[in-house]
Amino acid sequence: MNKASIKPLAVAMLLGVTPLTISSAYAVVAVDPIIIKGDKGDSGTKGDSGLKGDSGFKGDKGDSGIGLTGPQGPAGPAGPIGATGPAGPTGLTGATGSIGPMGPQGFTGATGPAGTNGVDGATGPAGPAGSTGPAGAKGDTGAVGPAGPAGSGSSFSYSMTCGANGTSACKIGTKGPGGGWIFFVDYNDQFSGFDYLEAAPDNISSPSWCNNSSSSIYSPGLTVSEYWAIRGVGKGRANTNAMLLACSSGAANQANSYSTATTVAGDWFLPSIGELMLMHTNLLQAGIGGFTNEGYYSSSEDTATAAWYFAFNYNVTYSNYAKSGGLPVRGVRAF
Ligand SMILES: [Ca+2]
Repeated sequence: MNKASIKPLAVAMLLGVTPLTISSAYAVVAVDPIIIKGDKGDSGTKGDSGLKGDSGFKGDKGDSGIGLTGPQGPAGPAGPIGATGPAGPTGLTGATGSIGPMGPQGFTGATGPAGTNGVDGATGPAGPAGSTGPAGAKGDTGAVGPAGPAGSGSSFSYSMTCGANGTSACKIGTKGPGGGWIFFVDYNDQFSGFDYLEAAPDNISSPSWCNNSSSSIYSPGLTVSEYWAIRGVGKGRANTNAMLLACSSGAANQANSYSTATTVAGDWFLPSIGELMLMHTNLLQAGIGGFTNEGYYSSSEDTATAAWYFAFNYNVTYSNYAKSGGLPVRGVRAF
């Protein structure tokens, strides 16, 4: 209750006026009153207790006290990262990985050894005709003459020498008219220049195949067929003639100068390797011929420095006996 609303009420009470409503009191106040002073009245009864007084002054500041422990504060911010710890122990061996990619190609290896020789090539074309050769060998023995008149005697001598006096035909292994042994008969007449080959009855010694032991007689080089041509049967005479043109001494010269009681120098020649093989087969292996147990020169040249020969002691031919060496020679005669 503020003072403005209290004042009119108190005034009315002091005046002994029956308070009306507050609004009517304000209406009484607003009228200019007429005060009539009466006798003093009796003492009034004790009034009600007064209103509560204003608040007092603020007291002095108290002593400092120690408060109770407050509640736990919130969690602080995260601290800085700590130092790196020590390395851990080695882990277990892992599983085998997959196969890696193929590596680069390796370096080229060293050159391998030389291969074996290839097969001989085909025979080449025939060469041009050669120059005219040396004079040929002495011709065959003439035909047997007619039989003479019958003798008056009672008996006649029978010669075992073939071709002599027409008394018998020559066969392999028989004595020939030159004093040696027949070792080839041209039964099929394959050779126009002769029908028989006869080996000389004994050996001839020769210091070399040819005094020129470093040059090829058949130059510049022989084809395969030409090689066989100078090795075959029937080639000894031509080979010897070629050697005589190139050699002033040697096996061909020795054979060419050989003679017997019934033959002269020039009748005999140095056999080809093919003829020497027949001589070995048909005479030595039959146990005849008087050959020595060693090699014999042939007239078949192999290289500039070597010639073919037949090793009678080993029953085989060889191509590489040095021309400068010394081997026996057995002459041959064709007729
Ligand atoms: Ca013939």
